[in-house]
Amino acid sequence: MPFESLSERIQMSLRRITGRGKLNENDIDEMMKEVRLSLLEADVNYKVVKKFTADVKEKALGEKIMKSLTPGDMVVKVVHDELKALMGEEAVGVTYKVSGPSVFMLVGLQGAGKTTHCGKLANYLRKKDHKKPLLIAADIYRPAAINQLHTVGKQLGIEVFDMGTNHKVVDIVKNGINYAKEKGYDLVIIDTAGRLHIDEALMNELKELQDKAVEIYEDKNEKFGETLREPDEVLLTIDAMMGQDAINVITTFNEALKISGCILTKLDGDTRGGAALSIRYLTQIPIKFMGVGEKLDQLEVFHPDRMAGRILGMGDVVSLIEKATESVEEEEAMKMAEKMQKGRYDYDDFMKQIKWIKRMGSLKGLLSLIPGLGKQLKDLEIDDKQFSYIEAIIKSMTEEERKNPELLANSYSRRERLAKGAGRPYPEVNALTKRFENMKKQITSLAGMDEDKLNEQIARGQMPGGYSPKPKKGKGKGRGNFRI
Ligand SMILES: Nc1nc2c(ncn2[C@@H]2O[C@H](COP(=O)(O)OP(=O)(O)OP(=O)(O)O)[C@@H](O)[C@H]2O)c(=O)[nH]1
Ligand SMILES: [Mg+2]
Repeated sequence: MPFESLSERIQMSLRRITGRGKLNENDIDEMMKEVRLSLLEADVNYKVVKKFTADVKEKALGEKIMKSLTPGDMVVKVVHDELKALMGEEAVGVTYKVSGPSVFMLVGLQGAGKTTHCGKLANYLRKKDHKKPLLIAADIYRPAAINQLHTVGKQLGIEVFDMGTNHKVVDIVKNGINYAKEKGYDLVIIDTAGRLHIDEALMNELKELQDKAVEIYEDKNEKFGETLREPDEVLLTIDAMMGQDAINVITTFNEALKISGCILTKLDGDTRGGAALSIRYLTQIPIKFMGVGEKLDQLEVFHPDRMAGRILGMGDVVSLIEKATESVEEEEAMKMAEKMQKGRYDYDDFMKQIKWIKRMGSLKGLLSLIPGLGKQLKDLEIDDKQFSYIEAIIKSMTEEERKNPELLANSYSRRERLAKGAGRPYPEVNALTKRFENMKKQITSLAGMDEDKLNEQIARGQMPGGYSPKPKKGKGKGRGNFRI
């Protein structure tokens, strides 16, 4: 999980002040000493750490905070805001040309994730900005690279333009852009070659590409003319696991190419966060996107505020909601809610919900976005495989059984048949049908209850359906559950 180790340590340092009603300079110093160590351990550049700790301390010691009723929580907010500021305050989007195909070029060291992210980005912008993207295979040094891009394109249903390996890269790109114009594509994403180390030959080639890859437009004779123009976005893919070494790579690429932004890749494997926290402040280059997995939909916009929230264990509710609405059609969700309220929840609905959850990504990944849950999840084994077992069982039901769950609840022989059909043990099928009946009861009683009654029950610690959550001790002092 991104930032896991940093997050854990920083939260531990903040716990000593969270919820406290009185703080003095010494408390702040002690806490900041630990925060400083956690950042250094996370491989955040020391200059960044220095600036960060100085800024937090100055703000935290401000009169308004020290004299407030909840100085502890206010200091946590200061830490949050400064983390956000380090990472650039606001998310930075991409720029498109007003007319004609926009040209994006992905550059970076070998294996940083260029090819994968050409696909991820095209897919994301097609969905988000309704773009019609074309991918151009401009890595001519590895024949396998072209095939790799084709595989990515095929998976996403996005066309890939290539001219094999025997043409100059600039010519491939020119022809590709022409092709895009002819076919009405409005976004071109160029996959370029990587090198193990930054070398001059690579830089020169990319520079030439940047100078010439280029806006090509129709002239009066309906033929294509060309003018020199820089690509609209030159995005550097950078492996998050490089930590602060990423800074040198970014600086060198930027000197040669003028990068418009970074895509921080493999953040899913980076528990420390050194690169994410150092890049913006030291290079002034915004991190525009982040890669959070090998799958082609595992790309997210880099939101500094949400990142800061994740680091401090405040979860990332906004991302969670976005994810949910992205993958579930709103209308579908409304229909489902209505059905549930009427107590007509059946196995078909259940199956649909499982599909939604699966579309949103892994359940564990999803739950980690919920505030305060991040840490607890570490030891919790959630087996996404369970879903396939449930699916197998539901698939073995007859249509009549899916629509009338009570048929199963009331018949041993039907459940036994299901177990055989799905290849799952009988107790598992039995438990599933029991749980389903309980769930249905809960949903129905929830739906039938007016809001006041519901609130009253919740306030008394009695959830409908016999479920009673443990009452919270104290107020707002829950671990890692900061209030802002
Ligand atoms: N876990 C994880 N793996 C990733 C991510 N992005 C890319 N990868 C993997 O990293 C490896 C290299 O990715 P590529 O897209 O081939 O990298 P590249 O920069 O095009 O590599 P070259 O063309 O050889 O320079 C592949 O195995 C990808 O699946 C990510 O965000 N998370
Ligand atoms: Mg590649």
